[in-house]
Amino acid sequence: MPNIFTNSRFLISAHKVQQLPPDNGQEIAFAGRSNAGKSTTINALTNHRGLAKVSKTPGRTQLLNCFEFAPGQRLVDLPGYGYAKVPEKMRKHWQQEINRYLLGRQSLIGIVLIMDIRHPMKEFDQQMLAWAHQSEMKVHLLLNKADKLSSSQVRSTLEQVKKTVAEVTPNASVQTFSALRKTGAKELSAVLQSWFKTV
Ligand SMILES: Nc1nc2c(ncn2[C@@H]2O[C@H](COP(=O)(O)OP(=O)(O)OP(=O)(O)O)[C@@H](O)[C@H]2O)c(=O)[nH]1
Ligand SMILES: [Mg+2]
Repeated sequence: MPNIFTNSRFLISAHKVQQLPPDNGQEIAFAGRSNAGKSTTINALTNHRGLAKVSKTPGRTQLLNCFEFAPGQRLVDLPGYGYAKVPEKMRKHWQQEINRYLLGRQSLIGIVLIMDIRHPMKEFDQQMLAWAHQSEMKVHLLLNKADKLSSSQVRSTLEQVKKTVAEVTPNASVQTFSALRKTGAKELSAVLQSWFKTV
């Protein structure tokens, strides 16, 4: 299957939801705790090293970064959730904007929820899953940084997370991933392409 995301181009860094492109077409958002690897995942998916800004310092993405890979079809890199060292005022602003985005964005068709495989299913992740279930939003979980664990640890974490997810959000899909090595990139790409098709 050709990768439709390789033609992505940067559209805008929005400080507020209102600054995003007009709310039509289709959009998939990349959400997750700070430092989970959202920006690196977008770069891996689009095959574009410097498209989304990556940093060793958590809290790097402080804007809603929007990319377009086909007319009216977009990817949105959300700011990381829950990074303690970001000043309180800024954290509040971002939580508010993320909530506003998730609740109000009509073009949003699905969420890629990214977790560090070494620290899966933290409170934010559980809240996001519960919300996705409630609002019937498509959600695909990435257990990222799989390169940091042995293959048996990767397998057992996957099984564990799948079990928990089946109880909370039966429609969610889960895969292991390494944005660094691009392991699992084809699977991710196929899931997202099927979403864009079905809407
Ligand atoms: N080993 C390993 N490191 C990764 C992987 N994905 C991301 N990283 C590293 O994790 C750090 C954070 O990556 P980002 O992509 O900036 O994470 P983010 O979720 O966008 O972070 P915020 O924008 O701060 O919310 C960087 O140092 C990345 O190089 C992975 O699959 N394996
Ligand atoms: Mg980021």
